[in-house]
Amino acid sequence: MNLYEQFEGVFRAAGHAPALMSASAGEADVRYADLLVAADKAAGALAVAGVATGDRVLVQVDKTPTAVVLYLACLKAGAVYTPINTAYTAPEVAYFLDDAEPRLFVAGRADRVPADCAVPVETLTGSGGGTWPRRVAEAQPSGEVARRADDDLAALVYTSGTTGRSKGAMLTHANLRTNGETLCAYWGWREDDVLLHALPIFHVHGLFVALHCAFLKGTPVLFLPTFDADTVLRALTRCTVLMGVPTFYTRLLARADFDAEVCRNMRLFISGSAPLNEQTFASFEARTGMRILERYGMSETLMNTSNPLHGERIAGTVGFSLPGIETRIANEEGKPVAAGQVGGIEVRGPNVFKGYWRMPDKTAEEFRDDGYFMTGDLGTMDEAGRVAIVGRSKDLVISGGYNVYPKEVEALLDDIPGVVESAVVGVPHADFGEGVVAVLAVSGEGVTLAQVDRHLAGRLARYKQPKQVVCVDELPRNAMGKVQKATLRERFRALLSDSG
Ligand code: MCA
Ligand code: AMP
Repeated sequence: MNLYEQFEGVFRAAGHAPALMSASAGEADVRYADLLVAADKAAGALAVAGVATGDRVLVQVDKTPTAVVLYLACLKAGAVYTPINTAYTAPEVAYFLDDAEPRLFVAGRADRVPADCAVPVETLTGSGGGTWPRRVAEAQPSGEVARRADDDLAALVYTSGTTGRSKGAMLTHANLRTNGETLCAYWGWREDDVLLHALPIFHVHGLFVALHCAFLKGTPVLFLPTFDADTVLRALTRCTVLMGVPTFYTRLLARADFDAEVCRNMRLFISGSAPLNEQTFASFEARTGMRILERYGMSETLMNTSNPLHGERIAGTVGFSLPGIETRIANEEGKPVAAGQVGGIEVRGPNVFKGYWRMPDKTAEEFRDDGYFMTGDLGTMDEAGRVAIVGRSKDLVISGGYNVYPKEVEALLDDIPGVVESAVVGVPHADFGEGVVAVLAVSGEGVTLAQVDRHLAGRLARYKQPKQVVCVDELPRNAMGKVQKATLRERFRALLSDSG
């Protein structure tokens, strides 16, 4: 079944209830009935653009109601919604165009469209308000919802995955529907919930986890373009649920005016995408009297585990397997280890993706014969089934909830004159949890952060760029010749601890 059919039923019933509300006074709410009409028109425009079922639509746009409508229209048309980070530069976008082979690229900014782009492009902003809104205004409503089976693709979400270049995680209609329904039930979504939405909508967290909870219940979303602590503080009293990355919570706690009083209507603060520091959890409880609920997921699996709504929420843990999902901690052979022992976190269930886009071998490598997916995260599970994440076997930095794949950065750093080789590591960062540091083995005088900035400008999204550069004579290696990143992380762990 097409997930859109489910939304359609809910949206019809919600009718004139607000769907997307703005924090700015004077801006009209987008109602559920409006979303239906707008998605119908946009699906008509997709058809005019030649988008057929199964075609990918690559989308790099700012967070607006129009972007949400585009997502809904893709579902309705049976297209595969393929969102990418708005921070990506034109050369990065070129990779996704090449890999996803979309039928259409909807771009937010003209400067992000590669010069040699062969895919038809529509814009959401720019002269005259962009080409896409005009196409939609001229289109006939599509009327029909494309027939899609549970197993058909609804979205392609690019992720650094466990290793290698960015890979498209193929998410099906059933993946999205079952996980959304599970989260709604597990987190006790209520008819009177109002979601405070400050996450980007090009990742699983903001697009699926957050929006789907509201969309499956027809409840309002206070829709903020970005996370701004001032705006969030003012909006909190109108809301009941916030979903965020840990940086949201550290930034709120940094504000003296964040207290129990502004949280008086809130029933649930949820954190995910990166480890929530135990200190943040404790400070939050001391300040507000509420415990943040931490959960764990990834692009390939949507949400896997969650601390309970009613039971104990414990700092440093990500709770229990969600209903219908199996989680195990396994050794390298895939055999479960004893309770409390560290192993690889593996998951199985209707939430697990269909595989990596056009990478059958890579997909096969990441699955066990019995269907478990190897997440690349390391963890423990206690006797009761409570999971704690203790590290990652994958070489990945998670900064403010964004993934940075060191190899991608290192490949560009190695081209800087004077750099013999480079190692990119994540070290503690007061604001982003982890921040990117480049350790450069150099010949000659050394390389400065300003030189690195200049070299990477326009080539690599800004958030992936090193916040600090250290020059060394040589990189530490183990007996096998492998660079010892743990040693570097330890040696430079204080480098960004004052950043904020
Ligand atoms: C912005 N900057 C960053 C980051 N964000 N640097 C490192 N890490 C970041 N995450 C840099 C910019 O490049 C810029 O640098 C400066 O900070 C200010 O940029 P601005 O855009 O103003 O930043 P911000 O608005 O303060 O954004 C910080 C943020 C944002 C709110 C934490 O990064 C964010 O919304 N993160 C959420 C990511 C997320 O949704 N992740 C879910 C994916 P300069 O000034 O030097 O130019 S993971 C997922 O979906 C899985 C399934 C899961 O489990 O949830
Ligand atoms: P992504 O590939 O962008 O979907 O990121 C998924 C990764 O984020 C996971 O594999 C984990 O490493 C990390 N992650 C998500 N939630 C948590 C959490 N609550 N605690 C620690 N790491 C998390």
